[in-house]
Amino acid sequence: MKLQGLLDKNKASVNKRAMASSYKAARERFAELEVDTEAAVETALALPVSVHCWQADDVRGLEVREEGADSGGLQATGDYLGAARTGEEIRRDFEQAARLIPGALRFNLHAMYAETGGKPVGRDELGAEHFATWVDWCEQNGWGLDFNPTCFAHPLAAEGLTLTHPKKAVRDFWIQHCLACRKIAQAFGRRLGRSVCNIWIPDGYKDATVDRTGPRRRLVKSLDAVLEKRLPRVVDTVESKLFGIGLEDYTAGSHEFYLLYAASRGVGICFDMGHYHPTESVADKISATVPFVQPILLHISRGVRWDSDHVPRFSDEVRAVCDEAVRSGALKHILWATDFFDASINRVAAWVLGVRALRKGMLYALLEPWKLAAEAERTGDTTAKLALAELRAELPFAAVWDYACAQADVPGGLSWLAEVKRYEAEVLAKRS
Ligand code: RNT
Ligand code: ZN
Repeated sequence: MKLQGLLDKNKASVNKRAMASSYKAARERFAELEVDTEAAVETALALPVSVHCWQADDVRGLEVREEGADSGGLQATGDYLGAARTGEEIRRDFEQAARLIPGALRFNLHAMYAETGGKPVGRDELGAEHFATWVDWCEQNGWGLDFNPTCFAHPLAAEGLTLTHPKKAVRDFWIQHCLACRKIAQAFGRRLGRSVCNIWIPDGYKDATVDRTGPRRRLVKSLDAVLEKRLPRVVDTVESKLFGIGLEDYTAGSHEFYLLYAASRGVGICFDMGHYHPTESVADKISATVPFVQPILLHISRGVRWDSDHVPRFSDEVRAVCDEAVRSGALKHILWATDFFDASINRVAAWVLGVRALRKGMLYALLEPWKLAAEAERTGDTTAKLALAELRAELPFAAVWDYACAQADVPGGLSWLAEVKRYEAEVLAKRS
């Protein structure tokens, strides 16, 4: 069968009766292992995922931008048709993606997505009024709204240094920007509940770094100036990185730096899955961190060689993070967010694939008969523990996933792809 034929057929006939009977059988199978599929589906769909806006336009932003702005160690590669060019296009694209993603959503903006009516506004002068359309839109859709200072793609970040810059005037500019962003997040929080304000900076050096200490000392001071005053309704987090493109030798905001900063200052930490050594497990960081630092913001992403931002898949890493979130009992301390950008595929599909993969991971974790495995571990039955781990691959996960999609009123199987292709032909292909 040709792909197009499959898509047409799939779209026409999501076989409801077959799905209901597979789900019934699956529910019984899981119940034998003391897993309640109804509760798992309900919880998996209720965990909000804060979806990043920057997949829509390859991290370009909406500013009237001066020349000479640095990319901040980020690089989107590919030239697939249909990148969004305006706030309105980003909103339409995300509405389309959201129709195909099961479960609760939030939206996550960067400061460079301010809408200033064509008039340049300094990043240190941004206010909630420049995001009014975004907030109204989120409110209408029932989504929370999170925020990020944009400490890159700007002439004052052109040397790859922002909050750590040796020049006080440059540091002060970025401090003012971050303070402005926290106030904007507070305005979002007042309207929509609460808002996460996550600080990431690219600061580092490409090669032969001599002074590793000075930038970190300055970063402590700058962050203290930014975070000195707690703002009600704002959840502050800081995000580390191993290295950025063009900044391979040294990153001031390393993992140790931010983890200890967060612990000593009582702010939250962000773990981005693409920001560690390839064999380092983000899943393992959850239980090690939660006694000391809360909340943990997770940027779900997929590192592939030098790129930290491939579209997440239902991979071992995503499953491990979700398993840990559930088994550790730390779900209430975890904030779920996505962070990836691929310009080589349909960008709406990128969102749908990445967020659905995470949602699958959540459901898969909630369906694990982990209490039986934990009992085996406690009693020293290492053989049974391994057997139970292996059993997961034999359980009818797909039937429960299809059921969850139906509960959330979004297409299961591949039929979301038919929707994305229709949107591509009708909307995206017409953008130049
Ligand atoms: C960069 C960080 C950061 C960015 C966004 C655009 O490596 O992950 O979260 O991706 O702020
Ligand atoms: Zn990130």
